[in-house]
Amino acid sequence: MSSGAGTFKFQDVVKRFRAWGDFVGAVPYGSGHINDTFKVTFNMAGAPVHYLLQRINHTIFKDPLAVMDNIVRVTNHVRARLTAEGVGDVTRHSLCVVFTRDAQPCHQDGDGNWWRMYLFVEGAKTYDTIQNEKQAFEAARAYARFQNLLADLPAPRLHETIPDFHNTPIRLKALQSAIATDGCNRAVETRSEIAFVERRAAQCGHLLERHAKGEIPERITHNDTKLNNVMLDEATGKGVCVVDLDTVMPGLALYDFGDMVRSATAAAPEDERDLGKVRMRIEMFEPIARGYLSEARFINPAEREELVFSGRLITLMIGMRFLTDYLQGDVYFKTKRPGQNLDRCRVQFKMVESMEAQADAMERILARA
Ligand code: GN1
Ligand code: MG
Repeated sequence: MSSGAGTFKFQDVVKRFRAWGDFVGAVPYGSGHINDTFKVTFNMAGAPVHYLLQRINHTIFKDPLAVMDNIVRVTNHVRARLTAEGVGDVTRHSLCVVFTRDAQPCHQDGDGNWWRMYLFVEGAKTYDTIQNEKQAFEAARAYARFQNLLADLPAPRLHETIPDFHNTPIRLKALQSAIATDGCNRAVETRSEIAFVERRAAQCGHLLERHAKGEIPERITHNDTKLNNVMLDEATGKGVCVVDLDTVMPGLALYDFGDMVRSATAAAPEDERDLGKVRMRIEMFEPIARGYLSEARFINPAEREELVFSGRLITLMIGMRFLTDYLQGDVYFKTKRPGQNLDRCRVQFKMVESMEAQADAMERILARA
């Protein structure tokens, strides 16, 4: 296979890892916007065995070894806690890193690509758009449980794999600077999106201000809790495994809750072109709140006050990030067609409006949850 970062042969990559058996093949997998993901099949003494192989986007994750250091610590800790709780099939409930033959958590090839491998979690699926309330409940519960399991991760502090990842004021500045530069001449066609953000600029610092006052604590958070980053069991529908751990690091639990609301209440895909289909489905908010609060008993009163706001804020921020990328010429998020980042941005802003309009109803649901 060839790519911008050079050509590679799967056979050469996979033989670096402690995967047993004969390599059979690899196919692209999932719908992530950042890394390249493949489902790899091996023939292990006659039995087909799958692994997940990923090429880490090292333009975005500039220190892949720090990313892997976090992931190894986090997954070992989760596995140890689940084992202590008596969970039998722990290798389905926490990602398992497959180390290289020289005992490293990832492999750098001759072209500078960084690779890692996980056991493939069988019998579970992810969803880009939610289908029913049970999925909303199970996804939210799985993320809360993940936060819970990491609450007692021993020191040292995890690496910040992307500095200021969820710093909304800094994301706003990045957007403003992209507007000022306007390197692709796209600011004029995004005038109404830019105005949309300007009207909400004063909200951007709210959670970090409460954090600075000591009201909202730093916790270990996932930071990318979209619906398709949690695997649900194909048979029972229950949350099985939280994946995409590159951004697990110190953060605010509210951004995790907010991103669940953004992705799991969305009535349409993240890049839907028909904005008439885009809205926040309040009927999905109730199970998200219930699923999250049933496990996240650690959250304090200040965090509880901001649950509804957090959904709007992260949706606004992710919309700002798509807009910034569009203005900069689509250099960050993978795109499959021209204008996709602008469509993604518009969907996010439509979601923000829909959440604003339903804020009181969301608060009433929370009061009951
Ligand atoms: C990216 O990798 P993926 O597709 O799960 C992004 C998230 C965004 C998300 C929007 C490292 O996540 O922050 O919320 O797209 N990840 C990174 O869909 O930037
Ligand atoms: Mg992801």
